[in-house]
Amino acid sequence: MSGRNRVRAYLGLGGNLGDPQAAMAAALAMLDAEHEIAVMRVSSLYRTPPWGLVDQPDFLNAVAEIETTLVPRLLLDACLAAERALKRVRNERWGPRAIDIDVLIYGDLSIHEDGLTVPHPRIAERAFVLVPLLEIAPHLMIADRPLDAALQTLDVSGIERLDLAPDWWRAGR
Ligand code: A4P
Ligand code: MG
Repeated sequence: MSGRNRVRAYLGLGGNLGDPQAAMAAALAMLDAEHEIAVMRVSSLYRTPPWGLVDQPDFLNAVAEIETTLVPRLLLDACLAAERALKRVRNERWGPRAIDIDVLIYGDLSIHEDGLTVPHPRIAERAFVLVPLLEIAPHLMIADRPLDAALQTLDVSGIERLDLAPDWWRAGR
């Protein structure tokens, strides 16, 4: 990937069906294999209580810092293609899923298009996103506030960092 037009972006990964750790590791490997995407840093895995629709299994969540020469729409397409390849079944909103990949942040762009909102519209409400983000990118601003200040307004109870080597959680590679 050429150095020109490389943009730093953050992806959120999560899942609570089947083997989400393996699915998330496979998704990262698929994205990193794209010429236009380089995975730079990956957080630990976190076990998180379900948010939104609470009557479902705990999730595993993580975030990744990438560099990409893809425009936002094509980056989203790559994420959705990885989800599809990993056979996510789209059903209930906020319901159980094997893998979900969200574009959290793309450079300093604000995007409000049909089917693409960046920063992710619910990022500031979600401890399962901000806790792993704090691990790899504590300098980020979230909704015009420093990340740690944004996190202080959220309930982080029940979020547990798994004690796994961060090397993309080995087992899945
Ligand atoms: N879309 C628009 N903007 C974006 C973006 N920035 N990133 C569109 C990704 N997608 C974006 O996605 C539906 C469509 O949103 C995509 O096709 C794309 O065109 P989706 O993932 O099916 O959306 P959703 O599930 O209806 O809503 P949302 O808010 O994305 O839900 P999430 O984030 O997928 O939430 N609890 C815990 N603890 N951990 C979780 O990971 N996840 C969910 C699902 C609920 N509760 C959770 C977790
Ligand atoms: Mg989503």
